[in-house]
Formats: sequence, structure tokens, C-alpha cells
Amino acid sequence: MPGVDVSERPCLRETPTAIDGFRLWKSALSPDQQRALLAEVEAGIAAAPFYRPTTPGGRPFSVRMTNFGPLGWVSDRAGYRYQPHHPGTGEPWPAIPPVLLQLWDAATGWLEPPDACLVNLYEAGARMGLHQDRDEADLRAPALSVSLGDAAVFRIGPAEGGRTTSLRLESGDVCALTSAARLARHGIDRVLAGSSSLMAGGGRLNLTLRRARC
Ligand code: MD6
Ligand code: FE
Repeated sequence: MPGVDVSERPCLRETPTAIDGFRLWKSALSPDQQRALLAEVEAGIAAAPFYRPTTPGGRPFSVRMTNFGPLGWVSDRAGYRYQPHHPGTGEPWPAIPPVLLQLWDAATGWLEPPDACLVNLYEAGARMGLHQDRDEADLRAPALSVSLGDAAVFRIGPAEGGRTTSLRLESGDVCALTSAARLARHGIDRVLAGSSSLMAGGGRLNLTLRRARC
């Protein structure tokens, strides 16, 4: 994209939250950085198209998914797991965009880079039920996510269940589940259609970076 330096460091000012270990950086990516990242995601999905996974019980997810990086999170009748290839094409996943590796460094300080980047596409009506991210080998490593496109209502609560809190995740926001919140239950209740003009045709993308293997 002309005039946009995708290697420019994201501007990280942490927004305090009331949840121990849940970290939030509102507007971490500028509009130019969001457009540049979107262009990189679009290049990646040309090689690794979005597909609709099913739960182990056989129910289709309302989001479509793909992955970047050495490992990708997949779900089907055989269960949840990380694997090195796209289930549809059989090809390795595309590389994680460098700006996301920089963001991981800058935001988390975790020494090992992420080896998996799940890409979720929310089209009209898509949501994500409350879940825990727990398929990773070392649950001390953080999980960091970037939101692009339409805003979403994100819900988060304790690992053991109980009271949840809702907050809005908007385009360019970055959040992380770390330490005491690494196993927090979280999900997306709804996406606010028309709230962003980043993606032609609307919708929301969420990119979640994780360390799947030690
Ligand atoms: C989403 N996010 O924002 C779903 N997981 O579409 C997640 O599931 C998530 O935001 C781990 C860490 C941060 C997240
Ligand atoms: Fe998650």
C-alpha cells in the first residue's frame, strides 16, 4: 500500500481494565496501520481461504476461519487441535504478518514469538460463544488479539464461571489474556453492523496470536 509503512511500531497506550490479567490497548493500530494489516490479511487469505469449521459435535461455527503461521487452530469431528496445514487446501498456512509479530513483542514482552494466528471472520449475525483458549502447550504464554472492521461486544468472566463483564472492541483495538486472565471465559455476543468503514461490505476480523507449542 503506497505511503503506509507497515513496519511502523504500533502506538501502545494501555487502557486500564478492572480484570486482573486482561490487558487492553484501545486504538493500538492507526487507521493507516489497520488498512495495511487488512491488505496483508487479504493477501494471506488468497492462499488460505476462509472456511467454516464445525464443532466436535458437528455444528457449524457462525464465524469463518483461517490461520497464519507455522500452526493453525482447527476444529472438526476429530476435536480441537493445532495443525500445520489448511484443512481444505492441504497447504501450509501463510506467514504471520510482521506487524503482528512486532505487536506481540511490544505488547506482551513474551520472548518466544507466536507460532499461531487464528483469523476469525464475522459476517452478518456471526458470534462466538463463551470459551477458554486452552489448546496451547504452555498456558503461561499470553493470547493476544487484534480487532479490525465493525465493533463487537466482547464478554469476559472468570475461568471458573460466574459474573461476566462486557466491553466494546473496535477496529484497531488490541487485547490480551495474560497471567490470571489467561484462562478467562470470553466470547463475542454480537457485531455492530455498520460501525466501521474499514472493510468494504462490512464485517469484522479478529486475529488471535498464540504460542501453541512450547
Ligand atoms: C474475538 N476473541 O474477538 C474473539 N481469545 O473475535 C478471542 O477469542 C480471544 O480476543 C484470546 C485472547 C483474546 C481474544
Ligand atoms: Fe479466545
